[in-house]
Order: sequence, then structure tokens, then C-alpha cells
Amino acid sequence: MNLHTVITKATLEKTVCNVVETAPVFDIHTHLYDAAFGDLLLWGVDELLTYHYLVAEVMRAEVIGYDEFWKMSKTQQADLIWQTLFIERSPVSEACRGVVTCLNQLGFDVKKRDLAAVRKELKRWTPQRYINRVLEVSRVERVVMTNNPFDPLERPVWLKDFVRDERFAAALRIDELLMAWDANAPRLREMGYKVGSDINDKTVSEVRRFLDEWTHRVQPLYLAVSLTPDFAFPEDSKRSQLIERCILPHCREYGIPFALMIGVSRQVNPALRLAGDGLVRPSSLDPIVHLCANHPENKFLVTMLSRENQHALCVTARKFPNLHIFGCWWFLNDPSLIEEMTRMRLELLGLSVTPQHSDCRVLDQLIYKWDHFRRILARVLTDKYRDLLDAGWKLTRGEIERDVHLLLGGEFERFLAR
Ligand code: RAT
Ligand code: ZN
Repeated sequence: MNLHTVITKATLEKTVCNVVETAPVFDIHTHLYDAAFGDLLLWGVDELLTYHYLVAEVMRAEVIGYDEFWKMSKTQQADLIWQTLFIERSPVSEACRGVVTCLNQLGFDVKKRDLAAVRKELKRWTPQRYINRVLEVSRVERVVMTNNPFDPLERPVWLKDFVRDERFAAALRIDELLMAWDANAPRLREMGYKVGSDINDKTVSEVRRFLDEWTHRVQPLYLAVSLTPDFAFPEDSKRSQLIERCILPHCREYGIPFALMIGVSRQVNPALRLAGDGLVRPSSLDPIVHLCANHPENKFLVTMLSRENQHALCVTARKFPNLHIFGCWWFLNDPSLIEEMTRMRLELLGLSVTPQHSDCRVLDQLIYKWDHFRRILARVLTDKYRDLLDAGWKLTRGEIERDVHLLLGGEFERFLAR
């Protein structure tokens, strides 16, 4: 079949599945790292098993104290999770299924349930070779990292020079500035930026200098923050002033979007550590409308955590071309919810959306996050194209490839270039 072949109802499903399965992905939000960052790049089966999504699940299935769990080594934690969630019951949750998909596609015989054999085989791999392997298996071409200049492990890597791996693009994470200014202003001063605790002219110009320097160093595709459901803008707060006087002008000057990930309630159960963040209520769309309407020269990337927010978010994106919505974030990254959201987004926004990002913290997870999403996307697109064929439309394979490319990162790149 060539690109001009006209698709019929008989060939539709197979063609769409094939195109979606083989299309390269540009993954626009992950917590993965270029190999130059050493141990910050997590990979392998013990990391997969101790993913924070699974830590929360094991605590429900096994009676074990938090302290006792955190005292264990990573291998012991992985053993416990494997035994509890994979051997003593079937791994039906999305996060558990993800591990099975990864191992299976990496070529392990998952029927054997032999964790020791997996560990033994993985010892033979170097991070660099493993990156190549995982990107090949998952057909992911490029990922965006989450880069935090305040991170004591990450910062020194940026400060010494290294050769960038083009497959790992950067995003500048600014939670420290916007979510805990009072705690972090002293840290900025230690780094040599003469900020005060108030957001006065001097502070604004020093924060702008910080952003300038890190933008030159890191070359981020966007600035990003993850926000609680009480996020309001404008409001009488230092955060609001920082956004208005530093973040928005900076993003305008460099022509890069400001990404807002809205809706997480941090540490609803601190004993779970990284797994302790939650979702307790939907968020308001007012700040997004205000930002998009009053700052038409700025571009905004938005994802929201609550299912209840998804429809209003789509409607808002219809009103503002400077708003690009992305991903099925975190607790929404489950097949039933992804399918619902992807259908709704295509129906309301056509192809001007990036329906998924992986949020991977472990390299191997690229395999399952994208495999599971591709299946859903193929189903949704097949239905949408079938409806078009029913209405008398003509469709070629080349057109399907073009559309899928847009959904798997192409539309994001167009948004960046706007
Ligand atoms: O999805 C996750 O793993 C979360 O822990 C967060 O990292 C979230 O995606 C974020 O970027 O804040
Ligand atoms: Zn994330």
C-alpha cells in the first residue's frame, strides 16, 4: 500500500493500527535524563517495580509499616512489590500491567515470572546501550526532560560542560520559584542572585537574570510548573507577581510556552513520600482564561489532573489558539480515562492537541506508556475515520500518517514554532 492508496472500510482498521503502531513519538513531558546525568537516569526492573505508583499499591495489598518499607533496600522493596502485586494476586492495575508489558517487549518470558533472571540479564547493559534499546522498542524519537536548576544532583551537571544527546530536550522547571518563594529566595541569593524577599524591581531583574542564564544553559523548550487546585491568577500573592513580572515576559522574550500542570494536592499522605501526592478536587479554569485572554503574546501548555476539568479545558482551548492542551496526566493515565479524554479532545479540538505524554520516571516505562496509548489512539482514530467514510469522505494512507504525526508530537512542534 502506498501513501496515495485510498482507504476503504475494509482496510481502515488495519491501516490505522499499522500507522499508529509504527509512528515515531516525541514525548513532551518526562522525568527521564540524558545519560550524561548519570544516576539521575533511572532504568531497569528494580526501578520499574519501585515506581511510586506501585509503592502506593503495595501499601494497600500488604500490611507493612511505612518505616519498615522505607528501611528496606531498593532490591528488597522490589522483591516485596513483585511478590505481593504480581505473584500473590494478578497484576491488573495499569501500573502493574505496565511492568508486564515492558518485560515482555524487552524479550523476557513473563510466563516464567523469574525476577532473578531479568536482573541477571539487565546487568549486562550499560545506560547508553539501554537508552538506544528502549527508544527503539518504544519507537520514541525524542523526549523532554524535567530540568530543575535547584536540584543539588542535577545542577552540577549543567554547570560543567557536557555534550548534549539531541534525543533529550530540556524543560525548565520553576516550582521552586512559584511554589515556595520564601524558602527558595535565600537559595537564589546563595547562587549569586541578589533577590529580596519582596517582589520589587531589583528582585524582578535578578529573577529575570536567573531565567536568562538558565535558558541559555539548558535551552528549554518551555518553562513548567505543577500547581495545586487552589491556583488563582491574578491574585494578591508573590507567585502572581512573579508570573506577571518575570515568567510571562521571559517566555515572551524567548518565544517559549509556559506549561501549567494544574490540580495536584501535594503530600496528602507524607508517609508515602513521592507516592503521597493526591487529587482531592477539580481546579478553576479562570486563571487559564485570564492568562490566555490577557497575554495573547504568550503561549500556554496546560494539562489538568482532575477528570472533571477535562471538558472545560477543551472548551477553553477552542477559544484561545495560544493554549495547547496535552497529556493524560498521572491519575488520568489509565486506559478507560485516556480513551474518554482522547475522544472528547478530538471531537472538540480536531488534531490541534497533544493527547498524551508519558511522565516516565524510569526509562523502560516508555515502552508500556506508549504501547498502551497507541492501542487506544488507534481505536479512537479508526472510529473517527469510519464516521468520515460513512459521510462520503475520501482518505489516503498518507493523510492518516500526517494526522498521526501531528498527534504524537508534530502539533506540539508547530505550537512551539508559532
Ligand atoms: O507523574 C508523576 O510521576 C508525578 O509524580 C509528577 O512528577 C508530576 O508528573 C509532575 O511533573 O509534577
Ligand atoms: Zn511529571
